[in-house]
Amino acid sequence: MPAQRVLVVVPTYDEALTLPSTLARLRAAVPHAHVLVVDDASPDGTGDLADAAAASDPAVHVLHRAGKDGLGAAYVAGFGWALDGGYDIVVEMDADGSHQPEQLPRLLAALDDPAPAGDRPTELVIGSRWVPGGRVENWPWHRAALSRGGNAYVRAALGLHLQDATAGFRAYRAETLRAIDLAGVESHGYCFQVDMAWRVARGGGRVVEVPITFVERTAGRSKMSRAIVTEALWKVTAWGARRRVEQLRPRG
Ligand SMILES: Nc1nc2c(ncn2[C@@H]2O[C@H](COP(=O)(O)OP(=O)(O)O)[C@@H](O)[C@H]2O)c(=O)[nH]1
Ligand SMILES: [Mg+2]
Repeated sequence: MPAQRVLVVVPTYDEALTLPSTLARLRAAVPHAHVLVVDDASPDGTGDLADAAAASDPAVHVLHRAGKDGLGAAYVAGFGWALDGGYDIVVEMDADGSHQPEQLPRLLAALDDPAPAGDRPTELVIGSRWVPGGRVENWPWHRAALSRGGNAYVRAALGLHLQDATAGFRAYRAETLRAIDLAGVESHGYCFQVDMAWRVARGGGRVVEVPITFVERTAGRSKMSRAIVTEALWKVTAWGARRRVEQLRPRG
């Protein structure tokens, strides 16, 4: 089998303090993977740092966008770039050091693990904080409670059997992304991750969680806001209600 071409998409907004070390660790940990930084015109010059990295390393690429437009839109643009470029596997990873590049080989290996007899091959691997062996470093209890509670709500509303559907360290097969109407994905923050996992699962794709250690950032600032949590809550509730109505409708 020819080597699989891997693209790691790293969205950035004001990550000048963390992007250089994330890129260096990634290039060392998974040398065959290419990287695409998707920067939304960060005022702190992150885009210039990304350009400098790209100028000295042909495996690093940069997609500049006009202004801050949310994590979901940045990923949709990055996925389009990956599909146009003919990559086989597309990875999502944060720039802030929370997702450890050294754990990416385990995600990639899980994508190629043989599925149980009769199952389709794995289409999405999620680096999960909430499966046995997964952990979070440097989170206060209320942040962990929000994540666990949010995920319990997602399971109940959508019937999605995942412990960490909001996680943003993941590996997709390109053909899975190609089958999704990416232009129709309008979710922004945590909701984007749930939206994508649910689309893969509804399409019959196998989704696997592997444990990771998530390390909360020690530099820079989180861009997640109350509005982003509220978006996830309302959309998941609306999707769940629609799912129940569809379940009640007689099939004919
Ligand atoms: N391009 C782009 N990246 C974003 C945007 N919002 C967040 N990010 C990036 O998405 C990743 C995760 O965001 P972060 O603020 O760390 O979220 P948290 O880990 O949930 O607190 C980081 O690499 C951010 O720089 C955005 O609007 N545009
Ligand atoms: Mg973060």
